[in-house]
Amino acid sequence: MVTAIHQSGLSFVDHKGPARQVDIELGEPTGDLATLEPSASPVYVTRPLTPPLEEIVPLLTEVWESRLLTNRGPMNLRLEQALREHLDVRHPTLVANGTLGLLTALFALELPPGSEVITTPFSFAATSHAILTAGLVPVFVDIDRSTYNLDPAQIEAALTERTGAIVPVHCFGRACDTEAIDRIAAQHDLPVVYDAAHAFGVRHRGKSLAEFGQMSVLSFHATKVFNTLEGGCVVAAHQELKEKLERLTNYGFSSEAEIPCLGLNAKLNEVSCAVGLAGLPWVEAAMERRANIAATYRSRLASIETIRVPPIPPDQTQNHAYFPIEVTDAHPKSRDEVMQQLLAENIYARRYFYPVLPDLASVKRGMKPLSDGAIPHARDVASRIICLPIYPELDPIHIHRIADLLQP
Ligand code: T4K
Repeated sequence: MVTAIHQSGLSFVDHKGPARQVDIELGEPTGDLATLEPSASPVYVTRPLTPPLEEIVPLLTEVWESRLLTNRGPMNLRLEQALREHLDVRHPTLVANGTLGLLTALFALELPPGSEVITTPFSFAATSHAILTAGLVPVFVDIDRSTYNLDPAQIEAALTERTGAIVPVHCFGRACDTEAIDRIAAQHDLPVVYDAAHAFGVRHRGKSLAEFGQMSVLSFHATKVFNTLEGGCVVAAHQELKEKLERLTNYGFSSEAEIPCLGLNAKLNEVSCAVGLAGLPWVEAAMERRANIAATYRSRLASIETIRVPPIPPDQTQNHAYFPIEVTDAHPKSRDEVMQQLLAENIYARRYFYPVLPDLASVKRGMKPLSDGAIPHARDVASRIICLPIYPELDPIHIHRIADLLQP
């Protein structure tokens, strides 16, 4: 748990152990690599950013004293304003989680039921589930092999008269080819809803990555770079759309007795907003730590030719929410054998994202069927991908140990 930010760096405390200072440049491993035993406690793919309890309590006290617990109360408005400034976005609306954020955004489009939505096969289930829950039909097209994001040429080839929207994902916080996607969308008068669940704090082409498209949806789940326990945010392109989103998160009410279009209950409660307000000042330093961890992984893995580390995309900043690697055919172990090898050492890396979405039974029954041999890049990446542990207080010794285990 993060306990304090000092000028020299972050200080972390083990839940069991005493506080210890970790230099922001990345501290020394805490043990001797040569004699290292498998970790006694599990090393997870991520751990939540948990600000000091004493910074949350005053905010919770305010919530308790006001007895305003939800329905866009004062904490909600404060967090929204804080995010406007922190993320440099104009029209954010807080939501109960990223999945409901996507659903609310799709409701806002008011597409005819059964409209096709062009989207990526390489993402978390929530992306497709939101499309299906909105009564729309996911149309999967392949990804770009190096960015893991929708390939714009494939989007163009999949357009039909039933296409109602495009839902790309900035996978692992890596920006989509927004220029090409925006051009296609404008040519065909189609809305774009970016799933920016992984993209907190990322800047792209001189602005926040959450400012692209008609709407961008962020997740503030516990596993994300910034969290409100559960939560999320829909960033709208203009104020009128934001006001519509606010209504849609509140059942669709436009006044006490009027609901012009179908809404949800997707409001973020005041306790979550208080946690978010306490966490926000810690995010920059936490992202810096993540950057140092990513750099250490990169330098340790650079010499392992059988493991591919995807290149850092140009034209954007990084939040290092995830550290993906690919196990190539030249590696002596398969991807799943590598996963087992890590697991045997108590390292819980994850196969984000496997299987590809069209292979999920939940998605298969409502999607536009795929032709044979479609989405080869997505399938190839999904069969090789491993996301390695990355979170601010990850002990560098685990990075070195993982790199050693990945040696052929
Ligand atoms: N779009 C995309 C592209 C997404 O990736 C997601 C969510 C969404 C939309 C939807 O956003 P939300 O509706 O979730 O706001 C996790 C997250 O639950 C999910 O938010 C995330 N993407 C997805 C990629 O990962 P799991 O099932 O892998 O999480 P879980 O519980 O196994 O957690 C991973 C590790 O994190 C654990 O092994 C330990 C650690 N952990 C987790 C939690 C919840 C903690 O240390 N503390 C915790 O409280 O899905």
